[in-house]
Amino acid sequence: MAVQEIDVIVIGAGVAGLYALHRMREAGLSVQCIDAAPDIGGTWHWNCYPGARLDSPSYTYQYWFSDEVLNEWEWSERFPAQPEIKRYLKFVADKFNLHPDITLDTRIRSAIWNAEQARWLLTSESGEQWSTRFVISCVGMLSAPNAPKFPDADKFKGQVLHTARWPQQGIDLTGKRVGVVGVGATGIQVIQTLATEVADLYVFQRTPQYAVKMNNYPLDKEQLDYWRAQYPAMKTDIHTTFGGFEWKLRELGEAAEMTPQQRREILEEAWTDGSLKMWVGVYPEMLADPEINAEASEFVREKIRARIDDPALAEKLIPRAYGFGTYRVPLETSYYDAYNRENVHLVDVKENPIQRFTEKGLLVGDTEYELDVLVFATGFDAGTGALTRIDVRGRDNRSLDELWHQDIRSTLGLQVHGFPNLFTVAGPLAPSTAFCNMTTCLQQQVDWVTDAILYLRDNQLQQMEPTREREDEWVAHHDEVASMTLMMQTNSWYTGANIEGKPRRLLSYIGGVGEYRAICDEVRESGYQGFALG
Ligand code: NA7
Repeated sequence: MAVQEIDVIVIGAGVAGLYALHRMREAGLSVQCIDAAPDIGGTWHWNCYPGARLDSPSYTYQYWFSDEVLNEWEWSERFPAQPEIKRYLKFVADKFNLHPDITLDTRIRSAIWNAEQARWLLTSESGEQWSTRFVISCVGMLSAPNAPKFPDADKFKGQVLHTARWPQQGIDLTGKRVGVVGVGATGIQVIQTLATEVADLYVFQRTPQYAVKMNNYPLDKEQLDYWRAQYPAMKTDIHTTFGGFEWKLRELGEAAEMTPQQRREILEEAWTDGSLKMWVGVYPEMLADPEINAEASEFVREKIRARIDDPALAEKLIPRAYGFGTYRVPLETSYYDAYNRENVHLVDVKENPIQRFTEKGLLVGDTEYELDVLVFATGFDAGTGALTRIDVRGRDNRSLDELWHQDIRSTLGLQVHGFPNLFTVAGPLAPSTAFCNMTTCLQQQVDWVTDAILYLRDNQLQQMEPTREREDEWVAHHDEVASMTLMMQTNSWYTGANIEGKPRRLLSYIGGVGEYRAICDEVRESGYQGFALG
């Protein structure tokens, strides 16, 4: 097969990839967007499990670049379900006629930098090849599924599913005995949905969560008009907040000056909002000061306790080993109510881990749980996993996989020293890895990458790469900010703790979306100081 020559390859046709494709085309560059899936949508394609739902408010989770799209698209709910978000992405792709430049069903196997030509050679699993000046990786920070390898999997006669690889045509679980391993944001959505559908539901829980009650409702015309009227200001304001949502954090120091009663009122108000405001829209000390965090944790524990009929069961569902907000906060509607049902059984696998599969189900301690279907809601190799599954070789044949297995580094989460012209949208050490309303951060990053590529083109430059010194500085700053918070004390995908052997570092920059954007803008304004251009 002939090698195809092109200016830009975008890997991934999700929220970021579609926007990157649009921006590159608008700039007059030749571009192909390549995705392994048979359809566009990225996360919103793959995660079609029962109950999959957005937990950013829809009116903040959107593209801001087109007034036409903002005016025409009508969100049906505050927190819409997965099919609606996929429809939204298709609506945008159709509107801007993106499809002709998207290649689906094509998994990139390797990306090799050719220093003489200053170009990347990309090869797909089926041997197709592209020679490109720039690679914009939009592979997603939560797209490489992680499933535990319990022994004797081949003996199990039932069906095993991962939430991120759910059959697109769906699967009827009515009357079945279903097990779910994992109670993260995904497990919670699956469990609350399946509880009323299946005969018996066994929840294998290792670490309980502080889930916040979601306040979801249909958006009527009046509400949509209200939000539309906010859009012009929101477009810019949203980029200045801590989490990329419409909520603003209070000033650092304020919470310490308040009485516990005043803080409680703030928490109650956020709780009533029924959103992630509880997490990224109250006061910063909640994520940094152990005492203030303990107070907020107790507040949420009380709320959980009140939902569960059996007090002993409630205690098992209430987290104690870590503080509220230091693990991704899930939203729920009927998750805790599910445990008041007779067909839902909580199995604590912390003390007594899952040992192995059997022919009929799972063995936990001495007890065998008979199952027709086992669902892994066990998360992802986040931040790095989707890129390291591609053989990426930069200057001097250095491997990104090897680098990130030793030390997870990047510059602004956007480029990696040693890998010229590779842009890592939603890569590690940026807010977009976790602490951000994703659409906000992905658009900001794609805009930055677009500006960088156009700067090179307009100045007849071929390549760009952060210096080792600039990268060291960014990593040190990232770690310093992380160390001021409580996040590193909790084991979760945020710190890489869910993947054996993964170097420990907070995957996401936690200095705030507004702060991050200002730093990125400064780099651009300085003519990319700290980056070697040539
Ligand atoms: P998460 O948040 O990584 O949750 C994975 C869950 O799976 C969590 O409860 C894990 O327990 C559990 N898990 C993983 N391996 C095991 C084994 N071996 N035994 C028992 N339990 C296990 O993934 P999600 O898909 O829910 O959410 C990922 C993100 O997607 C979410 O944060 C949102 O941003 C969207 P653990 O806590 O490790 O004890």
